[in-house]
Amino acid sequence: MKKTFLATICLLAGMNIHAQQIDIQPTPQQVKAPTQSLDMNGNYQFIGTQEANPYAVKSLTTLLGTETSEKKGLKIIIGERSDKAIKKYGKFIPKQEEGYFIRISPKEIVLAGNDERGTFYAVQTLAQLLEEGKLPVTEITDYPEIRFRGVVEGFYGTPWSHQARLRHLKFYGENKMNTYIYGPKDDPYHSSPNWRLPYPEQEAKQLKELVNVAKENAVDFVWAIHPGKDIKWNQEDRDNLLNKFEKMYELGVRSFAVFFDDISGEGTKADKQAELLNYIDEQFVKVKKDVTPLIMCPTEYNKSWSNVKGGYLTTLGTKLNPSIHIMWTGDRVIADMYEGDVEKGGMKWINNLIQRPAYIWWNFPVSDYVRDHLLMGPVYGNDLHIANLMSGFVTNPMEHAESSLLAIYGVASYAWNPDVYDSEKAWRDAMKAILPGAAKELEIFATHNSDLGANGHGY
Ligand code: 14T
Repeated sequence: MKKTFLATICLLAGMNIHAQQIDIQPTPQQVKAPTQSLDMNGNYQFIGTQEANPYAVKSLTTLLGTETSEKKGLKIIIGERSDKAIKKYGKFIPKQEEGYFIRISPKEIVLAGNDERGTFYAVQTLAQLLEEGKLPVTEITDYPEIRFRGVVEGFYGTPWSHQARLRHLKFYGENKMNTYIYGPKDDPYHSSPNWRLPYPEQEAKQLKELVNVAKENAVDFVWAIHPGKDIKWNQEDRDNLLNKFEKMYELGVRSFAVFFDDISGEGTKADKQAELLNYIDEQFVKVKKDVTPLIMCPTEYNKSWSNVKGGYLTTLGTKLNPSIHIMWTGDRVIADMYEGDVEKGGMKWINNLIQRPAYIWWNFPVSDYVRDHLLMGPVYGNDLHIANLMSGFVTNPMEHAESSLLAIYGVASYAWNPDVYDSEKAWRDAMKAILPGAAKELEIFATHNSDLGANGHGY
């Protein structure tokens, strides 16, 4: 008798007693175990769409279609903490940047971001929860453990195609990565000889499109410059650099980086580099108001190449404005991150020298030093409990954009919630996400393309 009663209620409410498995990538911080699932019958009323992050709303309507009628159907409430529609859920929303709260119940669906990115990420999670027209009845409280997560296109070799980059930006949004750093070594307008010159029309047009698509996917498009091979430490070159940044700003770029890796001579001087970066920070970043903090890659970007007595890193640490991020590849060019200590190495060693948490440039799965190999194996090796010791974690991929997606998926998973990161699971899930129709075949291929072979970096 009781059972029939419950079943009737569930039927009326469009619920299903069979619970769904919740499997979200990256793994959320907190998920209430679902007891039942909700049939999405296609009748919705949206609340809050006027105020909510428009990209999150767009993503939601792409997923569910537009609302069916004004005052009928399941209520879907969307927005940021301060929005009128969301105010009463404030106490459930995590305080962390990019955090969000989701409630799915027969009464309503709440998609509440702590900020605009949070709302976008709530929708990405909803998209993963929706399976065959059903949603689990649950609550999710979620936020990233590492503030900046993403990719640095920073390898030697053929830069990615425009199409590949568009595909990637969408993938980053879906996997809650918020950063794409544009710095392909073989783009002559990123590095010497042409870093001082504006992009030709066609390239400029494509970069502008990338910036827009990045925005739609909640990704910061960071444009990097690599001027150190021939920079002169004078006012003329300062102006050249600022003029180039100004041109990139006109294309829509709001995030910038300056790389001083792999150079020799005059360009390598720490005090000159710091002076230039602070100048850009004060004359450009702080003046613009809508430009995010600068990122710099030092010349001594790994421990084995640093000469502590020479004072390069110490100079950067003391002179660079505190808001400027400093990149770091670890104890070696190709290395994995660990806590370490102030004397011997690891994260604590570098953070002590640069007086801020390092922004990690992880040189995997980049293959420019083992060009006849593909690196499609699982992402592993980085300590799972050092999120608080870094300001960002970006992966340098292979020049093969599509094959790099496997590792990027793993990095997205690691950087969001490292404490529960499961390398093998992320690897297998990545295959299903990337090639749903041929995940098994991809696994065989990837298994046979995961060994670096002998290499100069001993990785
Ligand atoms: F800046 C960096 F953090 C960095 O890693 N720079 C380069 C990078 O562009 C490249 O993809 C990566 C992997 O090969 O390593 C750095 O480039 C090197 C590293 C070397 F050990 C270039 C020459 C080397 F001898």
